[in-house]
Amino acid sequence: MQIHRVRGRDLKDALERAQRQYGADALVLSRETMPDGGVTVAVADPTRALTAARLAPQSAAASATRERGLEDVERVLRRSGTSDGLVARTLEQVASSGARGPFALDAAAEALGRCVEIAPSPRIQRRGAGVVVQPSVIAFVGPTGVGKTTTLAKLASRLVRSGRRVGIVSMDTHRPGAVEQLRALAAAIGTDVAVARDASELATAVASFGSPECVLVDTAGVSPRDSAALAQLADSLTSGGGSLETYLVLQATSSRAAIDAAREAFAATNPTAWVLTKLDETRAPAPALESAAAAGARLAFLCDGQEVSAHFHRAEPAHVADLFLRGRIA
Ligand SMILES: Nc1nc2c(ncn2[C@@H]2O[C@H](COP(=O)(O)OP(=O)(O)O)[C@@H](O)[C@H]2O)c(=O)[nH]1
Ligand SMILES: [Mg+2]
Repeated sequence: MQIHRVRGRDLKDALERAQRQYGADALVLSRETMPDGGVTVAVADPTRALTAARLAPQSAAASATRERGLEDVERVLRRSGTSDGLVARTLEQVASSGARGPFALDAAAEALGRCVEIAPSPRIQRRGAGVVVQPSVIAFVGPTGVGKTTTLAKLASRLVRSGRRVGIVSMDTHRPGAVEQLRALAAAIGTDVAVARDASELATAVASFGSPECVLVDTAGVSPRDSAALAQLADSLTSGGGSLETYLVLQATSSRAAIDAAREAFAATNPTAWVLTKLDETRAPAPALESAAAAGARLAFLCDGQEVSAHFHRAEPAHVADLFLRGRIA
């Protein structure tokens, strides 16, 4: 189904224009008040429209009543900060699925869950007796204070609980208290911490653990505007003594512009997946998810609280859909 956007001075004018251009049967998908007071309506191609509210020939005001299910979908998407473009695309998908009433939200969940790619589980090989495998090395990078260290501890805790041998390396060596913070978290989890300042020390630190299956690397937060520090960070992660993956940690409370800027800045570190944190602190996580989708990034984990033993989820389509439609993981 094709979607057309028609602008008018007000709702009545926009609906009348839409009716003149696309016929009295045009399906009204959404309406939006513009900053200048004008109104834009999105209407679907009437030749392929399904059952739903239609533009009434004589009463433009009456035609503003849309199918209840589509209205609900639009309302919840707007609440979670979803962009106009994605709202329109989702309404189009729901309308063409034929889902109505309460089933419209299910159809929207189905479509939205697929709009962000999900990363596969970290590549952690089990170390069998006599089998020598390189440990998986995962470095967490991102701006300052986004939750890198906390997320690392959450993943380490999960892995240790599932019987994996995990080592932790701190490369956040300048900030006072950073190594101590990690040591305290690691002690609670039951893992060791080694310290490294550059790529060669990282390789030595990874080797120092003996035979870990996975090594998690904590890095210093870097401002997306500090290109020298970003280059240095990328450089320090070039050799991890194994297959090194980089997870970009971003907080869902940031604006779309801030997330886009961080995504561009940290591209130098070649992130293989994203982690979104602080989902508990916002009811509008859509901009972060849309930034991931626009970048073709893969989501690995979702964090919605401070507790290391909880508030940590592997990303999955149902969670992504929840975040768009409820603003939180259900
Ligand atoms: N509400 C909330 N707070 C978080 C989350 N993840 C981390 N934090 C908090 O954010 C602050 C900074 O976390 P930290 O891991 O030190 O960030 P880092 O500087 O990126 O390593 C701490 O107070 C954490 O408890 C989360 O998912 N939700
Ligand atoms: Mg930290």
